[in-house]
Amino acid sequence: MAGDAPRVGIIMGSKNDWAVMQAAEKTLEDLQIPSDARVISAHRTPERLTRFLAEAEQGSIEVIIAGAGAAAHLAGVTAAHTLIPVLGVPLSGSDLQGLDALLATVQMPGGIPVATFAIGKAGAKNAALFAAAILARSDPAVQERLAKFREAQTAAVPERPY
Ligand code: RP5
Repeated sequence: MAGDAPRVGIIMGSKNDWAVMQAAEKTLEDLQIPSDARVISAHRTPERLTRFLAEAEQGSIEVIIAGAGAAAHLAGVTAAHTLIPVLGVPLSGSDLQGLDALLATVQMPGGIPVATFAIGKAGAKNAALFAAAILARSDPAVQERLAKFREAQTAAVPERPY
């Protein structure tokens, strides 16, 4: 899939977020959805964010997953700059272990929506699955792969715990 035009942008506030946000990339890769991962901080690299969004608007990106920790403004600021759907993943980047990022990401005032997921890896994975579900509405191949993923997940659950 290398070289394919990315359909999902994965952005994160710090290189230190990658260990967790990789779960989003891996999930998309399993569903054969090309993505592009970038380190972009709303606070430290604001111009990089506007540049990325200008490119995304012109290019092939259909959904953006934004992961950030601490005073997590990345998803909200991203959503403010684009009409591309933004999926926010709060990360554990401070002593508050993600609760700060969860509240900052989920408590968007009315008018600029950010779909907010669980803190950490589960959130990154679910954001990727949600991105796939959005793409699947107009892409039967993705729909089929997503359905197969669900089937395999169900089949992997044992009837009994022993
Ligand atoms: C946020 O601050 C980043 O998303 C990261 O989770 C947190 C801490 O960043 P570093 O100081 O580890 O680069 O902007």
